[in-house]
Amino acid sequence: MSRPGFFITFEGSEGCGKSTQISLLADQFRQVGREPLLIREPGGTPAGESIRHLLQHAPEGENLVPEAELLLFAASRAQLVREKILPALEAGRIVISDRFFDSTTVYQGVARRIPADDTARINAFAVGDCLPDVTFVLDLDRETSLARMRACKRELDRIERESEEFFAAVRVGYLDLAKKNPARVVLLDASRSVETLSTEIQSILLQRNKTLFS
Ligand code: Z5A
Repeated sequence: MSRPGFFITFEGSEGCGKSTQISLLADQFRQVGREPLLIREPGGTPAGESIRHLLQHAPEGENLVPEAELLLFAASRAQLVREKILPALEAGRIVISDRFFDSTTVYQGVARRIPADDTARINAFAVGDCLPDVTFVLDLDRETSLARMRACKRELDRIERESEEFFAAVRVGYLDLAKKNPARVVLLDASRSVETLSTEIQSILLQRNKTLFS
């Protein structure tokens, strides 16, 4: 589907460096006079931020079953797509999202073991034809990821308190996602320096769309 804007998503395990790279990329766009729309999932709309609170921090979210969890992520996304992402893309803007439907495929599908067909069907219902033009998966080993999160010293949320087995499945899920979607998904070794990664991301984007930084 052709539309005037460009949609970029970042994925990966917690602490892999998505927010850092998104902030640098946004600055690179601003330098050429383009103000990107920055969003995060879950959240990004008033309804979505309430859902985020329920999913991550509220005591009422502690005993969510995997199916309810999946539907809440999808509800937040459905609202975000229609309220924010599509209008921005239609207006020709660049949209950069910290996580999108691939997180559901990996966290709820692979790590929580919800059947892939169900996850795919609900993802498709939530986003319609609003698919990312490119997705960067920042791949990082668990030890480095934990070290980075410890350095941030913030309280862990409900999902971050999951088992080591869960996070091993998340990493495998992302590697598999990249293998299955080579045209859209770019796998990057996130153990490298912030600057190296940022330069590589900009250069990949330029290769895909020469007009993005002009
Ligand atoms: N989730 C889900 O299950 N299903 C879904 O459909 C969706 C989400 C959409 C959202 O978490 C949770 O929801 C997430 C998946 C689940 N849970 N888990 N676990 P979130 O939004 O609260 O946070 P996050 O996305 O997991 O990660 P984060 O904490 O925002 O981290 P990050 O953005 O990837 O990393 P960062 O903040 O850029 O960097 C972390 C630290 O590392 C920071 O101190 C940086 O300065 C440092 N850093 C960054 N890059 C580097 C490099 N290259 N070298 C060294 N140090 C670095």
